[in-house]
Amino acid sequence: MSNPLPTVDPSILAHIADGFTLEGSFVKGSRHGNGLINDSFIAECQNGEATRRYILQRINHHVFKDVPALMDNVRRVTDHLAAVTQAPNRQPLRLVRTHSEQGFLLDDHGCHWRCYDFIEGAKSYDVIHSLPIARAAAYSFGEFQAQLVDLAGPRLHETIPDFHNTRQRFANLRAAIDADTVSRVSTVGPEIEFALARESLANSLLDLHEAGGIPERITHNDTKISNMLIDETSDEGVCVIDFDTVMPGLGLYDFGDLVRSATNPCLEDETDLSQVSVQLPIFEQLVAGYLGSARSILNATEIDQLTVSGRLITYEIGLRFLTDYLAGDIYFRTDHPEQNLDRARGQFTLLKSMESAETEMRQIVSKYI
Ligand code: ADP
Ligand code: GN1
Ligand code: MG
Repeated sequence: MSNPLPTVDPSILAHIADGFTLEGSFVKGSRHGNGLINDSFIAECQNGEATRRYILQRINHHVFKDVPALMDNVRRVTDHLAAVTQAPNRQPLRLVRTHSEQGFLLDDHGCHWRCYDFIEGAKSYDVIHSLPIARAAAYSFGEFQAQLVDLAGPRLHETIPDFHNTRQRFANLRAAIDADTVSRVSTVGPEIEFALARESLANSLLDLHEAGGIPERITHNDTKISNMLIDETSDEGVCVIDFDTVMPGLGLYDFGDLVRSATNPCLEDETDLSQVSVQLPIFEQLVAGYLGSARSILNATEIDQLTVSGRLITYEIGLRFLTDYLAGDIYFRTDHPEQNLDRARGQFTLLKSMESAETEMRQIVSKYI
């Protein structure tokens, strides 16, 4: 449910692959990854003895309503990262052009496809338990922000307006409660009560930004741990992926989403909530890793708010899952009926544990200041 685009028949992948400047001839394609928005496939090509792999992605244009603008951002950001990345163990994401040198093509249904080099020897994690991986991922996301500080040219397009406007996300929940389109409100009283009781958290970073305490930056905005490819042998961060939401934002959104996704020892839709709680040793590595690469670009207020950012983004994504559940599962990909509710409960449980651990989290941050 929830992706209203036509189902992809894998037999069209050869035709899609044909539109891009790939090395070798297309051999086979298969679905890949666990993203909740786009459809990703591996395309395998044979070039003499060598096999080359690529990622083909169909972009969800119901979520990203201006794909040319989005791809303009992606092109500028990938080109910039390719120019400034020096460390030999990093492989910046490379956008493969079409034969007419475009960043995407349209299929027969009017859907947009793009292609990236497949990064070999690395993998993404939905859940992490490893301290070195936590540190490496946080270092790489911080490095990503630092590398984009001097991106030339006009302000990036906002590919989803108000994406991290948590005040707006809160208002969207209220609207979904009032509309109650699929009559689910009466079944989720405790979750709604939990969400509504925390309205003030929704304002925390926005208030500081509006008062001039936190600057706008170019940020990734979707830094869940699975959007980082980790080297399979060295556990280093190799490549930041999923650039659809790279746009103006607050640096703390990125740190917060990393805290949300990496400190949770469970999958987002875990139903045994007794297993869900913030893992403080992982949090410590995130702080150390992120400050290791981003400290020089951050101001004192941003560093002071590192703890708050984890709570804010966990709250925000919980609001979004609950809103989508009340709206009838129209946004996030789901594969079973209560999945968005399970996800919302997971986020709220994680948030509650962060609230209980606030003092310890602050102490950890203060060790690195
Ligand atoms: P979505 O927006 O649907 O989350 P992503 O761009 O995050 O899409 O890709 C989905 C998954 O595909 C990732 O979690 C990762 O496992 C894999 N992936 C994406 N791009 C690459 C790449 N260039 N090389 C290798 N794997 C990739
Ligand atoms: C989506 O695209 P993906 O799966 O990496 C969502 C994020 C959420 C995340 C929750 C464009 O990320 O905002 O935090 O799901 N992306 C968009 O898992 O809405
Ligand atoms: Mg992703």
